[in-house]
Amino acid sequence: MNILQSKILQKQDPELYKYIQNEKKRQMEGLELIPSENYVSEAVLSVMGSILTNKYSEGFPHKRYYGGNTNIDDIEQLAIDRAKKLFKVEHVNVQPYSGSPANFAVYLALLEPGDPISGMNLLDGGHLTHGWKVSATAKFFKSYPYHLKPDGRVDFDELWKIAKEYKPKLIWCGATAYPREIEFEKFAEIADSIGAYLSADIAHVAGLIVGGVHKSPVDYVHVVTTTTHKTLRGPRGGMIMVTKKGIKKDQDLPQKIDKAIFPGSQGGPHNHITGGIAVALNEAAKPEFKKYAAQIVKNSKAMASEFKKAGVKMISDGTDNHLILLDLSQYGGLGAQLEFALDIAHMTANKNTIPADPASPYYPSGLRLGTPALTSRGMKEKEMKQIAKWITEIINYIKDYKLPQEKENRQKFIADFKAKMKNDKFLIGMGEKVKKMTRNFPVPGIRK
Ligand code: DSN
Repeated sequence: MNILQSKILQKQDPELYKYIQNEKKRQMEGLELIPSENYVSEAVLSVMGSILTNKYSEGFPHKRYYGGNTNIDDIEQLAIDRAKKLFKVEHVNVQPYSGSPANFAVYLALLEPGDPISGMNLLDGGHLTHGWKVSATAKFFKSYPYHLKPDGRVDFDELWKIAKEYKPKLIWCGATAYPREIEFEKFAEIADSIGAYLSADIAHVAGLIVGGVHKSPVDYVHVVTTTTHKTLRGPRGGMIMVTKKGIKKDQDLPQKIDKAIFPGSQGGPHNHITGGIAVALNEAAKPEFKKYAAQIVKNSKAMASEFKKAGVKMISDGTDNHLILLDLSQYGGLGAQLEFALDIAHMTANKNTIPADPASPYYPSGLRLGTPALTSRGMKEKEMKQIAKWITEIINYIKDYKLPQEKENRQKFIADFKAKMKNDKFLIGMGEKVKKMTRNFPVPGIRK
């Protein structure tokens, strides 16, 4: 919100203004450790809050169902051209409202209802839309999920077996809580052996890929999907890309993808977001972004090494990317309690399942941490080590609050835990230390 807008809003709608101010304070005073979150630049913010939101533009550049789209055509084409250049792909659709609609459109473009598919199991770090049982992607398609091995790496032997036995027509690679680099070439070998489509969901690591820190999937897969708001640091949106390999397999793939977005599953594009995506892609093409991407990984490795030193377990025993998945199973499902305790100490993270979680998705045994947002604030290894120390102290402080074995007692247990921790002096004191640290690191896009 720029200064002028904020004054107008304060006068017109003080109630909403107050809530935004509260959120601004939270973002400034807290440590944002959720790996899928980030801070957009003021330039991106300004386009998202612009008049571009006023226009209907169903269709695609120069093929619209509404008049008055000359300028929107220019904006959407700019976003497309920048994405094609940055990711080195043949075709891009910048209209998906976010990652899940992007992934649904891929199903719609490539498959018939009931076709077999395979993606990483949700509890192992996969995404809901990669075929998890409660998602439409498993209700309308036959899902054969693959898992991780005990060492926290993808079980390619299992995926080979699934490929031979069930012949999935679409295989997903990419994840939402996987701390290691995705081995696109191994997935390609399997998908190619059965003539399956291979789609890489790079939502989490898109920024690391364009920043040159992780290898790109484009030589290995047919389709790439991503959100634009995670490591890529753009507005909340999505993109679908078709690679040269994808067009070689099916020359109509670009049209099939576009049709699956509109009219297949979405209506008018969100033009203010398309504009913001164009700005973010321009930012991501700059040399500073390469440094940013490299620092994200340096930061998460620094954090992981501190956890290792302290004996805090991590899935796969470390990280190659922007995230760390703490394995708290030895404490009997501590994820929800730790998430809440961290909140009191002004650190935001999210409880997460771990592979073969002995607890449950709602009260899981893991905690997911990430460094993209903190790195955007300019924090480096020194701060990451301090943060890991603080988190370790909190784990030790609450570790005896074990989740009850009996499911019916869990809700009350968590409610009692929260009531107690809300006013806990140790956690509140830790929060003051956190606040002090954050004062030296302004949040991009927020002016005091
Ligand atoms: N649930 C998002 C994440 O936080 O990773 C992905 O959709």
